[in-house]
Amino acid sequence: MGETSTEKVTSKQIHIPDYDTLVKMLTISYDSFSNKDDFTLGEKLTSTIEKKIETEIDIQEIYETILNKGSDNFPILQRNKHLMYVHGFLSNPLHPPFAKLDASQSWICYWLMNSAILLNSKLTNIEILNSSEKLLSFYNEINNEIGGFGGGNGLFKFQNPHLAASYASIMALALTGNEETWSKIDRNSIKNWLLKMKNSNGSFLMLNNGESDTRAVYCALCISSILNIIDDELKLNVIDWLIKCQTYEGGFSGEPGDEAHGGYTFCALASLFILMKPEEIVKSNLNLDSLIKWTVDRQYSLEGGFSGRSNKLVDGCYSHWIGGTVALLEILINYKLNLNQEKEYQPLIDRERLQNYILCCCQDKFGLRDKPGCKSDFYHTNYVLCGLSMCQHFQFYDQELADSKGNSAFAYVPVEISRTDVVDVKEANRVHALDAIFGLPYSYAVKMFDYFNSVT
Ligand code: FPP
Ligand code: K
Ligand code: ZN
Repeated sequence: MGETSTEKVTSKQIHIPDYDTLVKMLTISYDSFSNKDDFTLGEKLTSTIEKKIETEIDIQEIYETILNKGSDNFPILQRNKHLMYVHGFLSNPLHPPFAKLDASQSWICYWLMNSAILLNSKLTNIEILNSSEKLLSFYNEINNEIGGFGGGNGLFKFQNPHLAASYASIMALALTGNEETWSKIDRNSIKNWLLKMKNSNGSFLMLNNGESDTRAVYCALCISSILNIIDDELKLNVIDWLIKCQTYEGGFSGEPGDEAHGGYTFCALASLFILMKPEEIVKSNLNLDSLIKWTVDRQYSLEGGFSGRSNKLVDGCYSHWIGGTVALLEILINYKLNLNQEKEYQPLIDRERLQNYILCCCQDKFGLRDKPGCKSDFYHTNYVLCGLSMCQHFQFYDQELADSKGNSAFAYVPVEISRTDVVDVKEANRVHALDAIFGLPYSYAVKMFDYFNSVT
C-alpha cells in the first residue's frame, strides 16, 4: 500500500483530542445534584465519568499504537479465529462453568449460529440437526401445554416459557433453515400464549407475572410476524404504548417514564417498523427529530463506537442496538427524501469510525468483545458482528415486496455499500448483510415467513 492510504488512516479515520480537551469534554456535562453552585470543572467525578476517562485513554493509546505502525498493519477481521470460537462452542458440549447459563441455551444457540453466518460461514449438518432438536425440546417436551419456549431444559427440568427465550429459539430455528423442524412448531398454542402475555394497554409481559417492557413487545412481534400469526388482536394498542416509551431525550426506555437506552430503543423502533410502513411511521406521533438527535449523539468521536445511554461508556454491543436503530432511521430519512439508490443514500453516522472501533478495539484473540480489557463472549460476538454488517450496508424499503408479501416487515432489503466516501470496506472485513428488523442475516427471516405463509 502506498502513501495515500497511510495518510488516510492518520487524518480521516481517527480523530484524537488531547488529554486536556478530553477531560474538559467529559466533565463539562457533569451535573452536581448535591450542590450545583459549588460545582467546578473537573473537581467532582462520578465513578462512571472516571471509568469513561480511563476507557478513552486506553482507546487513545490503542489507536496511537496502530497509527504508529502504519496502514499496512491496520487490524483486519480475524475471521478464522472468530469462526474457531463460534463453531467450537457450537459443536462441543459447554463446560461446567456454563451451567449458570442453563436458562440461556436458546440465546447461546442463536448468538453462535448468527455469528457463524454473519462471518460468511455455513452451519454444518450436525450443528443444524443438534440445534434443531435441542431448540424444539425447550418447547415440545416441557411447555406444550403453555405455549412458549423456555430457555433450556437441563438443570431444573422445567423452565417457564419466556418471550426472550422464545424469540431466541425461533430466530435460531429460522437459521437452521430446517423445514421439517419448522413443521413441528405448534403455532396455535404460541399465538394463544402470546395473547395471554398481552396487557390491555398494548404492552407485553416477558413471562407470566413478569415485567413488561419494549423488549417483550419486540420479541412478541418478531415471533408472531415470522410465524405469520400476527393479527389485529395482537397489535391492538401496541403503537400507542410504544410511543409513550419515547423519553424527553429522544430515545426509548423499557417502559414509560424510565431512562432512554439503546437496547430498548432498538426494540421499540423495530417494533414500530413491524406495525407500520415507513410512510405511516413518519406521520405517527413518534418524535423523529429528537430520536435522530439522541441516536447520533450515542457515537463518540474518539472511540468511534456507541454508548447505550447519555454519559455512559462505549460498548461494542451497541454497534447493533444503536447501529440497528441508525439503519432503521436511515430508511425513514431516505424514504422521506425519496433517495432510492446507494449513490445518493444519506448516512446518519460515521461508519468508518464505528468500523475502526470494531476492528481495533472489539476483537479478542477469539471472538468479539465489549471494549479493550473485556473478554469476548457469545452475546458481544454476535452483536458486534451485526454492527459491523450495519457499517457495510444500507437498507432500502421495497414497496412492491411489501405488497407481494402482504407484510411490510419483510420488505427491507440490504445493499452493500461501495462508496469509499462513506466507509472503506476491505474484502477481508466483509460480513453478511443483516435483516434490518429481526437481527438475522438476510434473508433467513423472509424464508421462514414464506414457509409459514405457504402452509397457511
Ligand atoms: C443496561 O446495562 C442495559 C439494560 C438495562 C438492558 C438493555 C436492553 C437490551 C440490550 C435489549 C435486549 C433485547 C432483547 C430482544 C432481549 P448496563 O447499565 O450494564 O450498560 P450501560 O452502562 O451501557 O447502559
Ligand atoms: K454496557
Ligand atoms: Zn455490551
